[in-house]
Amino acid sequence: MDILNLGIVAHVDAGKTTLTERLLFAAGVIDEIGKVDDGNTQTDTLTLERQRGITIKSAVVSFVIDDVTINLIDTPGHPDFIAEVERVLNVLDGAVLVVSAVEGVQSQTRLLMRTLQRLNIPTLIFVNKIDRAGAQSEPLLRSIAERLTPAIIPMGSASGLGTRSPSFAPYGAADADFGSRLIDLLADHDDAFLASYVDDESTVSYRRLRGELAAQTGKGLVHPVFFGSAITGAGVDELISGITELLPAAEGDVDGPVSGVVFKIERAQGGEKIVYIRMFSGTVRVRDQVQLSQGKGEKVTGVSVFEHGSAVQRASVAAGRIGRLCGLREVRIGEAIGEPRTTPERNHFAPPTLETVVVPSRPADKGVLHVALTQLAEQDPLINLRQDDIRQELHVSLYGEVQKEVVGATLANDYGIDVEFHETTTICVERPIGVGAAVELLPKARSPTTPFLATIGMRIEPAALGSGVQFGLDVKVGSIPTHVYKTVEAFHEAMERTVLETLRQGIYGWEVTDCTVTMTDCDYLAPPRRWPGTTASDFRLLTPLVLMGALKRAGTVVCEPIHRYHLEIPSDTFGATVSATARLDAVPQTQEMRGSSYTLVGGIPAARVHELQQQLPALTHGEGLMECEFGSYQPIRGKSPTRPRMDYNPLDREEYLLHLMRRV
Ligand SMILES: Nc1nc2c(ncn2[C@@H]2O[C@H](COP(=O)(O)OP(=O)(O)OP(=O)(O)O)[C@@H](O)[C@H]2O)c(=O)[nH]1
Ligand SMILES: [Mg+2]
Repeated sequence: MDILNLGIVAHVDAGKTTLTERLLFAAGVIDEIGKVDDGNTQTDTLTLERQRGITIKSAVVSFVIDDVTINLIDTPGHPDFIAEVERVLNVLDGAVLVVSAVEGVQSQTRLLMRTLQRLNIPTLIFVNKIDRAGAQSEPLLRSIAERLTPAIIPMGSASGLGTRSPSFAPYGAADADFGSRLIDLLADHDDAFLASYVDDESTVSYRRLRGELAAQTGKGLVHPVFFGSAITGAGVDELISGITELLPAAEGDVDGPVSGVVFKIERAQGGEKIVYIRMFSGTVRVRDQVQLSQGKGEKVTGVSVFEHGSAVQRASVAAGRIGRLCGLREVRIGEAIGEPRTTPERNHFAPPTLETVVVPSRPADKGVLHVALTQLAEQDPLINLRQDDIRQELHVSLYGEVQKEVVGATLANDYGIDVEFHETTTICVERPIGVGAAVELLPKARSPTTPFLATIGMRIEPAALGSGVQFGLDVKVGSIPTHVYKTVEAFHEAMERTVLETLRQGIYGWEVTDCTVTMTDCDYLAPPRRWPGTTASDFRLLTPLVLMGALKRAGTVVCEPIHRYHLEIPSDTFGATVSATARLDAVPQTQEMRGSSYTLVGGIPAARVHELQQQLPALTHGEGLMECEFGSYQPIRGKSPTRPRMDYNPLDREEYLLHLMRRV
């Protein structure tokens, strides 16, 4: 039986969860359709999701259509939970991007489509809510072509828009217009197809066209568009046919070497860790010892796979499937099980740009709060839990205020811990502005002021924006302590790890990025000359001192995250809106008048986005529309803000040495 792992993605409230419910009903998995507003759907199962009527965590359900098992992953649309979508993208065979027929293409729709295209994920577009007043079809198709991708083909026509019984009639072989649109679209992306068509137009049968459409959709080149309503069910059968006909099934050899990836972790009621894995190759059975990417092996004590709605216990999970594994305690989200896939995992969306300190209302809860947040960080690593050594405070990174409220409510409901948050602040980054170098030389013997038996020289220099940190060795192979590190690669890896760790806090306390670090000098003492000779900790502990010395010489600039806003406002509110954005430190870029509305585009510091969102309804009699997404990091003018250090500062040699001595 074929398997298809299908993601449903969209802007918040486009109807993903409602559509999921409708698909499960159509497939006969449920007899009654639950409603998001009644809090009884299959995929919004968390208490908080039901209370708030929004999806917070991705959820998997399964159904069978025409001999294809479809594992459907319903994802959240709210930008504060984009990390959930991020994790799911690595496991999909295809996606349905839902667009509301009334709200049209929205900011998250654009962001998601761009990402799906970059990852070549085969994607169908479903225009939902055609039953609602104000639903559009032709103008919406134009907007999709302009703002998402021109490579679309409507698969039928919608009628009865804005009524309680709208309908969707699929095009077929008899629709000449559809045939010629298909030919034009397909010929654009495939020269062989174009050539055969030019040779003899009549040889291109309708069947061949549909086959070619499936092939090009499967490569992510073209995007069939369906219309319908998750509430009335219009167009849903046609969407289902489209999913099975046009999206490619999962591939993978069930007898091959084990390879899978973890995309979700949750805790069962009893606290047991449940690990969601997508298998690409091989088979994992109960009691198997599986290899994790950090090199450890762990034993699987239970397996369930998704069948007919939910997960059912089975003896194994094989290539192509999504399974839930019990027994793996150390595994982390994003980690490979068995052989890693060749494509490197990387972040598809911008990381969180806000952070806050979480404080328990009862000081005695400090210990349990740490445990609880550690568990939440296990499910959502981007919250990046940090405890600073100095003030013992717990810091988390966040995408926004809604996520903060959800963290607070989860701690209260699931762990019984009441917390308060310090004010949310922006996470800045530091970039070097020049080239800096420093070196520490191997001492004759260890002493309190020269406790490290190593020579390390480091150079740091600026690199292209968005390039992160690159590390390289420029030292003679003979100067590498091979009695400690078996290979040059092992030394490189260990040094790189320490460099990245050190650069988590630069001169002003922010993460240092967009730079190249080169190790320029290296020396050591081998054991026979000075027992026990240089150790790995000499290199690990001296590196921060040298690297920070180099960074100080290079100098850094603190850059803050700037989001790009796109406002559509009634023209009579132009003055008030522009002054409000100026008060929020926004920098306008373009403004354009269209009919009776203005479109304003510009950049706004991430920290002010929430205020603008809150003020907009009052500024624009509730008619203003705002889209906002991360744009770039830009240098802060004026005084550079500092972030309290998490640990002792290697910029201050004495303080650093004292701290190390105390630790020993
Ligand atoms: N009229 C109409 N309303 C719909 C339709 N689909 C969804 N809705 C409503 O739109 C609202 C949002 O629906 P959801 O299914 O929660 O949307 P979602 O995309 O899952 O939302 P998030 O997961 O929070 O991003 C609910 O009130 C639904 O009842 C539709 O086809 N027609
Ligand atoms: Mg939802």
